Amino acid sequence: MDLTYYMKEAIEEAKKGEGFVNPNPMVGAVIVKQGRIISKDYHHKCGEYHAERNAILNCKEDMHGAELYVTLEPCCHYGKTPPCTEIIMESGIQKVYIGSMDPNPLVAGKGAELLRQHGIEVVTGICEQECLDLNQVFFHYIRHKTPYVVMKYAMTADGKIATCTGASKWITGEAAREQVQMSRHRYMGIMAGVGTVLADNPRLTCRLEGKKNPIRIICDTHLRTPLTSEAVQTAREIPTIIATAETDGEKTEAYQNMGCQICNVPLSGEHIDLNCLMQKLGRRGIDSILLEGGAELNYSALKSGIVQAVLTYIAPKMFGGRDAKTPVAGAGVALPDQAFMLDSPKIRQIGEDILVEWKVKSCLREL
Ligand code: AOF
Ligand code: ZN
Repeated sequence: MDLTYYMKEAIEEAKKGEGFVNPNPMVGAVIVKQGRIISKDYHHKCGEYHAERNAILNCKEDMHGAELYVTLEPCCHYGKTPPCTEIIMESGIQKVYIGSMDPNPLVAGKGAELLRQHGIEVVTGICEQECLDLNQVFFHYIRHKTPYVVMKYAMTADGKIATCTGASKWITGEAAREQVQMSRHRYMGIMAGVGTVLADNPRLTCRLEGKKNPIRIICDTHLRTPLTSEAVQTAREIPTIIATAETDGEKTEAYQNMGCQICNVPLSGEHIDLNCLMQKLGRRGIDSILLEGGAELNYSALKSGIVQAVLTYIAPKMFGGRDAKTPVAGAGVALPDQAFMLDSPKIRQIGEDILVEWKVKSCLREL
C-alpha cells in the first residue's frame, strides 16, 4: 500500500467527527505496522481526546517501530487535553506522516519539530490538499477568529427562490433537502434575517436522527421577531441569538425572558454591522455559520465581505413572475465589473437537483 492509501483512511476517520468537533478541527489517525493497520480513530468531540491519542490508547498491539498517519500536525500544547506529541513519543512509534500543518500558533510547526528532536522521523504534506479541504472551517477560524460563512439557497432554473405569491415549499427535492439538514449539523450556527422569520416562521433545526442542532442567529436590526415565533418559543431548548441594534432594555428583556440571547450590534447604514457581528460570534466560539439568509440579508452579507462559500441548489423547474424573489436582492451592484466574484465551482447532481459549491473570490485572496 502506498502512503496516500493510509492517509485517505485517516481522512475517512476524521470525517466521523463532523459537526461534533467544532470549533476544533476534524482529525483522523491510523497506525500501521508491517503494512497492516493496527489501530485507527478520530477526534470525536470538542474537549475530548485528540485523534492520535485515541488511536494510540485503543491500539491492542505493540507499537514499537510502527508508523502513524495523521491528517493534522500533532499538537504539543496543554489545551483541554495533554499534548499528543507526548503520547506519540511514549508509544514507540517511529515515523509520523502528517497531512496538513496546524496553523494554531500554539502548534504551527512546533509539534513536528518536537517529534524530530526525539528521533521520530516526520514526513509532511501527504494528501495535503485533501487535508486542507477537510478543515476549511478550522483554518479560517484559527486565522481570522471569525466564523466561516456559507451562504445557501435553493432556486429554480429561472433563478427564483419563491413563486409570485411568495410560496417556496418546495423548490428542491427530498435528497437535496436532506443534504441541507446535514449542513445544519455540520456548521455550528445557522443565520437568517427577520424577514425570513416573519415570512416562513422557520425552526432552523436539524431534523436528522443523532445529529446536532445549530445555534440560531437571527439578524433583526429593529427587533421585529415575533415573541410567538417558533425560534423564540423553542429558545430554551435550542440556543438562539438575536442580533439587533435595539438597546431598549424593556424590549430586549422580553426575548431574554423567553431564553433568547441578545447580541447588541451597532448599525452600519440601515442594518446591523455584520462584520462586528462576526467578531462577536467568533469570540463566543462560533467557528462556522450556514447562512439561510433571505435575499436582503444575503446581499448585506456579500457586501460586508463576510461570506466565504456559496451553496447553490438548482431545481429543474421554472416559476416565472416578474416579482418572484431571487436569491440576492438589496440594492445590487451598478456595473458587471462590480460583481461579487465566485471561484472553484464543484458541481454535483443530488436527486433531480444540481448543487454548485463555490468559493467567494475576495475571501480566497485573503487566505
Ligand atoms: C483537536 N483534535 O485530533 C487534534 C487537534 O483544547 P484542545 O486540547 O482540544 O486543543 C485544540 C487544538 O489542538 C486545536 O486547535 C488544534 O490546534 C490542535 N489539534 N485538535 O481538536 C485533534 N490533533
Ligand atoms: Zn493533539
